[in-house]
Amino acid sequence: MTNLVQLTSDNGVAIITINNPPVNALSPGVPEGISEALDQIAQNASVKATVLIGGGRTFVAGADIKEFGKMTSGKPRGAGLLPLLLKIEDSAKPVIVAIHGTAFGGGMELAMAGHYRVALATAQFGQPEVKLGLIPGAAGTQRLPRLAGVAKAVEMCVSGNPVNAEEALKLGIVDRIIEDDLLSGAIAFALEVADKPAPKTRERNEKLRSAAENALIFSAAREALAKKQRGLLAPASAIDAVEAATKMPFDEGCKAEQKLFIECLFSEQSKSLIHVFFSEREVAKIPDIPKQTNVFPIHSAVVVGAGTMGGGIAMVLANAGIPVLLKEADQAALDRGMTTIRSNYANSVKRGRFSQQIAEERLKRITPTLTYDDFSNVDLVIEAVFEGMALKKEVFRELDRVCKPGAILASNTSTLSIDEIASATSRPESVIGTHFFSPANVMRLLEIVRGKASSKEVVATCMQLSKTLGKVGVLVGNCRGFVGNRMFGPYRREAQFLIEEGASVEAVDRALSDFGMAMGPLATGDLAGLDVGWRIRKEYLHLEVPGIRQPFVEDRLCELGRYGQKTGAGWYKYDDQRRASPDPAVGELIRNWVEEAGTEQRQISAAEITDRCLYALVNEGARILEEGYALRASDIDIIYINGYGFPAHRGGPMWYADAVGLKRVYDRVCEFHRQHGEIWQPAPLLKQLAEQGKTFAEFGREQGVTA
Ligand code: 3H9
Repeated sequence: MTNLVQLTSDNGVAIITINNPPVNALSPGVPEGISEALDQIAQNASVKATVLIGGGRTFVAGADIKEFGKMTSGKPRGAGLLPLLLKIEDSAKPVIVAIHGTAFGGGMELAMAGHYRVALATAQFGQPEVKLGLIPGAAGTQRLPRLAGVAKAVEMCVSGNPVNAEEALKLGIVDRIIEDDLLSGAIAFALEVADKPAPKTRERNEKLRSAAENALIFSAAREALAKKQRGLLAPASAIDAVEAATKMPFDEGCKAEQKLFIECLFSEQSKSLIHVFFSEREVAKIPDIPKQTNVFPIHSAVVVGAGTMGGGIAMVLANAGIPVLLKEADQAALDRGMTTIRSNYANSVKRGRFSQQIAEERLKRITPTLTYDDFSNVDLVIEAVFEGMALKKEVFRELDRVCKPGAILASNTSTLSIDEIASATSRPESVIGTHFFSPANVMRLLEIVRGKASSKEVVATCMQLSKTLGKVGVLVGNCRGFVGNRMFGPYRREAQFLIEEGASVEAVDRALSDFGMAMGPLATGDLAGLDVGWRIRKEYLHLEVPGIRQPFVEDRLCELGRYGQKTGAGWYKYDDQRRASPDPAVGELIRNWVEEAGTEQRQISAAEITDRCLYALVNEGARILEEGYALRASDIDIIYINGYGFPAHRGGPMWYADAVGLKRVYDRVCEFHRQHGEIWQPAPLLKQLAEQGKTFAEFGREQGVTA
């Protein structure tokens, strides 16, 4: 037997233990080991029943995703699982699957092939394949509806979201919850059922319901998909596969599932989503900061500034169990901040996100204050005052005076230099940027900005903190706009140029949302407030190179007080529910302004709109990568997916560019350079990789920063 699987016995019960850390993925060797163990058990007349269990922290988190990346065509390696599952189900003696941690993907499929399932109360069950652009590929779509019913199977396979043990018990996925020791409980259960006929999941058809009932479930699921996840292959295939379970005998259903699984496996969408899965884990690995670097405990925090960002950040800390002081300069602003926080919590309770009691506990962790008096004991300060260097420096000077040595002093700036802010203190090693995204309590991205003096411990602590806060922390360097906003500048600049050259507001936004962006660039501006960029542009006016084309329409809109959603008008007009509709007045204004400026007007295709906006993003990303402000191209992808609504199934802007081919991207950038001048100067790294026929991913591997 392989060393990944062990066979032991206890009181006449055979115990098969899977030991493939960290998550017992079904890597090559694991299915073979289970199969060999079953052969040995079959030959042993004294065995009354079998328990299948995972060693270590979890049952089985699924097929080995790394294996998928190695497959380019042909039969997927995981396909060998299907015969194993039949072998388990056909065992003469009952097989009881004992689950702790997660039974996900292939792990869930393995569990469902057993005759019974017992689990710890903390266990989770799911078919998350869809999040990797896949569907269950080892009969999950065929066995799950037989255990949990068709509607639940559709929901779980389409959303990829897990259910907990209590729900799994109600649904019929689990037969018993074990309160104490899982293995002992599973053995006791095995002895109870040893002499009874063992039910085979694949023969349990009673939950498959009538064709008419099922038709309603499938049509509702397809309708929801068309609204929310248009163009995604995996969720649509998951519905088709569960439908096959209701219309075909089990074996035929499995074949239908296989065909759909393989289509998904070799799709660009799946490759992109698997890239996102590994990139999200890689982002935590900082080459010059070893895993064992000292991390400071964060037991208490202060947020300075109770505006939208400060209030949101205070909530994020409180939600994670960290008591937080919320400091403002005057009572009215503090009251406004606390009122917003209270109403945000009340809304969450109303929407059923958490209970009133949880909301109260969280609220209790936030203490409003007007003074710096209680700052001397806190472990972490996050400054979130108005975005202006003079004010930020003043706050940091004060923090330096009142905070204990070793406290982390973080700034939530989105554009200003962390090094300059740090220069206001006597301890620049403790200063770092923590750039949250609005709304801070919702958005997953946290850019952690490393100043030139930020200590490794401070960086490691903030990376760790991002996990505690439920965020994806990405380490970035200290350049203007850091990574996300620095790239967003050229992206939105192109959107505005396109408007000035003749595209309509709606056409620009539609092209990008058809590509998959959560929102078009102009609607995004309206949401964030056009005045924010306007103010920043004025602050940085002295840095603009004369003679370089700048968009002007958005500034003109701001001059008219059209700041976006908050003023009821921006690129669009808004009703009192903040619902957008096209504004003919904007079209009229733009026509007049461009005529006045003498900008030539022309028809612009959707393809040009996406190329201009996305390649502007990629070109700037390449520059950032080359200058070292992002560690890896995949870090940029994670920033864009989690902070800017870039579609995960496209893998992020840099992955997307690799998929298009850097030569093609570079040629197009050169074309734009010829047409539109210096702002389109190709990034040297893009040029180099295009000429070498390489990708950004290969560049990362050569630099030793990507696996
Ligand atoms: C599937 O099963 C298809 C089937 O239908 C069969 C087809 C035939 N494979 O997330 P963490 C690694 S598709 C390989 O940081 P956590 C991960 O990269 C699969 N590696 O821990 C990381 O490595 P490193 C369906 C995996 O405690 C380490 O384990 N299943 C796999 O925060 C720790 O991971 C899924 O989609 C894997 N399956 O979360 C489940 N899973 O340390 C995917 C993890 O080098 N996994 N790794 O960076 C998860 O959702 C989370 O990992 C889990 C643990 C919740 C299990």
